[in-house]
Amino acid sequence: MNVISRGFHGRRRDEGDRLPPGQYLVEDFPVLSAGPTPRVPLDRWEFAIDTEAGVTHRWSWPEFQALPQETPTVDIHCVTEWSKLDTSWEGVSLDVLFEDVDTDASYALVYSYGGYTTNLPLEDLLDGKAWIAHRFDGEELEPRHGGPARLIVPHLYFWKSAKWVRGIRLLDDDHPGFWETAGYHNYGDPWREQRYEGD
Ligand SMILES: Nc1nc2c(c(=O)[nH]1)N[C@H]1C(S)=C(S)[C@@H](COP(=O)(O)O)O[C@H]1N2
Ligand SMILES: [Mo]
Repeated sequence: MNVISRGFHGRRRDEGDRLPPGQYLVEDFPVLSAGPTPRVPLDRWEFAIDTEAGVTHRWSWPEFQALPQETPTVDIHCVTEWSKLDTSWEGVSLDVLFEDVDTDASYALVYSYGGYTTNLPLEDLLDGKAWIAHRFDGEELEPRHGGPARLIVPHLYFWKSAKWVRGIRLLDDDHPGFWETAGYHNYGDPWREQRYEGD
């Protein structure tokens, strides 16, 4: 019996189970940015949650760093068909950031330094499904990958994971973001291959 070959097939089966339809695996980390990389000095950086009632919760960089940190390892799936398995991040769970936020809103519009926006149901940010990450692979998050900090929502196509994130506006009604108004799917579930409007 060939143990090496058994192990190899086992690993391949496992990876196959983790690859959504129409995706291929990459080892490198492609950069996809719709515009130039904004540079945000840390002493001017802030993250905000704006509620539908007009209340704003803000964190400066030191305040954000002082929050409990998590180190999620997740698979990410870009709509341009690459997937990367076991990416490791460090950041703050949205559950922590929403602890003192009083809201009845159903939708979130995420906005970034540089003007990018993306929308999703608020529930897709909660219950351990999303983080504001500031480290990748044990290093400070590079500006081209969204540093100082980016959203990570790994269960949706990676365009929902806003780089250079600046805040989240809570809304009673859905408000499509940058790619969502440009013909991409409003929700973007990679397992249901929701790439474009109508998929
Ligand atoms: N602010 C901002 N966030 C963004 C984007 C962008 O252009 N601007 N591109 C999105 C897309 S389409 C993808 S696939 C990922 C790419 O992240 P990466 O460049 O770190 O691979 O960021 C997403 N977040
Ligand atoms: Mo993407």
